[in-house]
Amino acid sequence: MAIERTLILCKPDAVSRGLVGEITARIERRGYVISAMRLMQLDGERAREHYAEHRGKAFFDGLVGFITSGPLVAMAVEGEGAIDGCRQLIGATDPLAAAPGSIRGDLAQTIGRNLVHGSDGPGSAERELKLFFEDKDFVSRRHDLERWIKE
Ligand code: D4T
Repeated sequence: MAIERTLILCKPDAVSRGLVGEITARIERRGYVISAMRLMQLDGERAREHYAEHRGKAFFDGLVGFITSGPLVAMAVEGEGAIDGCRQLIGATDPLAAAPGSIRGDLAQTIGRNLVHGSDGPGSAERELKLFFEDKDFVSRRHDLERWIKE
């Protein structure tokens, strides 16, 4: 296992419901660290790029409309196995299938308003992080990570 970096989005429903702190706290309590963070509103072009794999699907336009509907919080999150670990914290895409104890299992009701996005693999993490951050946006959290991770 290696230190990984993943993209987490607190989607517009999370921001409008005031759940950014709750979501961030769950990520930090797991021991992952935030190495970049920004509050922003996504434009349609970047949203379509972010969700490129879903282009052509019935829910695509609704998804792009929703993700651009209000401010979101984008975070780069790092830790040992952080990509799968964050997916586990977030829970299944459909909140009805998400385990209690996960973010979606505890806090969301519907697939169209499922609060959080987390990259699903190293390739998508790299691609997606580039849509939200430049190299200069990242701060080293190596020392904080070392306190959590024992060889
Ligand atoms: P994201 O990408 O938001 O982290 O979600 P997941 O990785 O868990 O799930 P996904 O890529 O399959 O879906 C992206 C996004 O589309 C919404 N969605 C999905 C939807 O509204 N209806 C659907 O039928 C599906 C499959 C929810 C998440």
